[in-house]
Amino acid sequence: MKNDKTELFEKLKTAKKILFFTGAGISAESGISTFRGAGGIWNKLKPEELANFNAFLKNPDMVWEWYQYRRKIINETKPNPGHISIAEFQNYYDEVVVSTQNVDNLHRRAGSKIVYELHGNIERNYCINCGKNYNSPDFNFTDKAPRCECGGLIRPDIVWFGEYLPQDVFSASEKAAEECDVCFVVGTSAVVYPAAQIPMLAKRTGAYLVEVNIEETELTYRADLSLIGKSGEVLPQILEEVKKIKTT
Ligand code: BV8
Ligand code: ZN
Repeated sequence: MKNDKTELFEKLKTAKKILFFTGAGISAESGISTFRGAGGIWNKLKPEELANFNAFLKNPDMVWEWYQYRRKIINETKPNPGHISIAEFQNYYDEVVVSTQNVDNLHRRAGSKIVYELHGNIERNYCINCGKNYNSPDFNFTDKAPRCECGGLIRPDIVWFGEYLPQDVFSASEKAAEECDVCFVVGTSAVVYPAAQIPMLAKRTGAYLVEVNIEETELTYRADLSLIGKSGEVLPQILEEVKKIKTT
């Protein structure tokens, strides 16, 4: 039966390494809108208009302003019980890795120590000409695309469509997928590649694959277990069971 947790708790009893592969859905309960779900930002704006390098070159101020808008929302949010439960898993397992498509930094703020950001981080920026980083908290986030002292445009350190993911982060995520005993896929529509390959690799190399989502996705048919529900509610329930398992 696809939603019977018995086998999951059997696996969590003996597991050593856990991988959490997360997407925008895990931050939805923090108030950050998703991309493709109901009310998702892509419904209003087209990704190709905003999340790609040519759009940025064509209209840097418009793209920069969109990221400023998202930064402001993110700065007012905080990790929710879903992020916090994932961080607490670290008290019960040898290795807990988070491989996230999110750029909102909420996993780190929740206390997760091993976080691979496959699509970058909205709080980081760099010059497209000389590569200088502009990550300091006192970097002056103006509403117009700022310029580097070398004259180059400064862009968000985010992986846009058609751009390669950071190789070190992607390879580390692949290694975590190959080594994990249980892989949780949380709050992602699993349509964006190559990131969506990570949970597939975990499954192919023997992990028990658990999906946590408010609806079925492209991945559901491959999961060993599909838990339909909000990650901010489902993950704390699983953590409570883990605490019982680990203390008996
Ligand atoms: C690449 C950064 C190699 C921007 C993002 C044609 C040309 C070029 C490339 C392609 C092409 N066709 C396909 C591709 C590949 C492309 C791709 O996969 N496109 C898809 C859309 C078909 N990928 C790329 O371009 C990647 N690079 O391939 O490089 C290359 C190089 C040169 C030339 C060719 C190839 C780069 C991909 C990264 C793009 N950047 N974002 C920004 O964030 O501003 S992608 C964007 O989607 C976000 O990063 C996001 O992380 C990612 C995935 O979305 P999700 O996280 O899954 O979010 P979504 O809204 O979709 O789903 C939310 C889910 O949560 C839903 O299932 C919902 O039900 C659930 N949910 C909601 N609430 C809750 C919940 N679940 C639980 N609890 C809740 N409370
Ligand atoms: Zn520069």
